[in-house]
Amino acid sequence: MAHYQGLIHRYHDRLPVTVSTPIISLNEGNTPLIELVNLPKQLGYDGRILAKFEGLNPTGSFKDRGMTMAVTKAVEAGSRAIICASTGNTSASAAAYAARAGMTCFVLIPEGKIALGKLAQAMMHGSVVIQIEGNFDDGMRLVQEIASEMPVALVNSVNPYRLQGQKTIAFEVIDALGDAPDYHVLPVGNAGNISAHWMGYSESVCQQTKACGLCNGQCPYHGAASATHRPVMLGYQAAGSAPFMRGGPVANPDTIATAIRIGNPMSWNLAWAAVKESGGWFDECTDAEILAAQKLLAQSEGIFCEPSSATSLAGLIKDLARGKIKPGGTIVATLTGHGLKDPDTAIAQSEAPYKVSADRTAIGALIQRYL
Ligand code: AN7
Repeated sequence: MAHYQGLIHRYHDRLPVTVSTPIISLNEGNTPLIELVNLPKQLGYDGRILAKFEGLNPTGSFKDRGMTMAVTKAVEAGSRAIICASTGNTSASAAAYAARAGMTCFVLIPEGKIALGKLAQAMMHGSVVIQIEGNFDDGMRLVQEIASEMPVALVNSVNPYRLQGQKTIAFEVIDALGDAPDYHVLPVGNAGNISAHWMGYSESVCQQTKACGLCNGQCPYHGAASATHRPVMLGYQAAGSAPFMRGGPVANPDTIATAIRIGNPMSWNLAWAAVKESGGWFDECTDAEILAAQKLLAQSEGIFCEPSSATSLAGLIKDLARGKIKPGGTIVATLTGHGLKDPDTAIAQSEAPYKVSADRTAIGALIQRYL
C-alpha cells in the first residue's frame, strides 16, 4: 500500500480538486473502524456495532476532514487569513491547518464553555483567539458578517468545502466494510457532519470508476468505495441543545457536551433531508446519559471519546432498548472527538485516585482488595 497522504490524496477523484490544487494536509482521515467486542452482548444486540474513531485524526476530531479541504481551497483562492466560530474542535483544527499553510487564523469561542484541550490547541498553533461573551450561535452570526466585509475566508461548515471533506468518512466506512452499514449513528450540533455523511453515502451508490485529471485512474485508491445501499441515519442531540427535537432554534442551549452546545444549526435543511430520506430519526439524550455512555465505552471497550461523541452511543443504547433497531444488522457509530480534549469532564466524573504513602505494605493491602 502506498504511503497514506491524507483524504484529498486518497479520494481526489471525488473531491473538487485539480492537479494544480495546493493540498494542505496533515494526513487526516484513514481513522480506525473499531469493532466493539463487549458492548453488543451487554446491550443485548445480536448484530455488529463498530466505532469510527475520529478522535484519531491529527487534531483529535473529525473537523480535520473538512478543514483540509476548506484550507486547501482558501489557499487556492489566494486567501491569507481564515476565520471561524467554534465550540472548540473547529478552532483547534483551523488553527493547525492555518499554521501548516502559513495563514493567519482568527477563532471566536464562547467564553468559559470550551474544553481545555481545544483551547490549548487553538492557542498553541498560534491562532488569534477571541473569547466572546456569548455562545456559539452569536459567534456564528458575527463571523459570517465579518467574512462578508473583510478579507478573511470563513471555514465553518457553511463553507461548502467543509462538507466535501467530511463526506469522506462514508467512503472509508464503505471501503472497510465492503458496503454501507444498516445504521449510522452520530451526534448532531451544527448538523454539518450528518449532512456530510449522507452526501458521502449517497455519492457511493452505483459510483462508476472514471478517469480523473490527477492520476488518470491509475492510482491504487481510484474509484474506491461503492455501496449497494445507504444506511438509516440516526442523529442524536443533547437534551439541553436539541433544536431538531424542538422544531426550531433554541435560545440558550446548554449541555455538558460543550462541542454540541448549539441552538441554531446551520445545516438545518440538509440534516433533515438526511434523516428523512434515509428513514431515520433524531432523538435527544440527557447529560447523565451522555456521561454514562462515555464511561461505558471507556471501561467496556477501551475507547476514550469526548462527551459529545458519546452521544452516539447514548442514543443508540436507548433505541436498542426501545426495540427501534432491527436485529442482526451492522451499526456504525461515529465517535467525533478524542476524550483527551476534555480532561476536566473526565476527571470530574471518575473516582479520585487513592492517596497512600510510598510504602510497600500499604500499597500491597490496597491491591489485595481488588484481586
Ligand atoms: C466532538 O467545533 O461545531 O453537527 O465549532 O466537536 O457537524 O456540528 C463542533 C461540533 C460533534 C457536532 N462532535 O458536529 C465546533 C463544532 C464533536 C464536535 C460535533 C462537534 P456538527
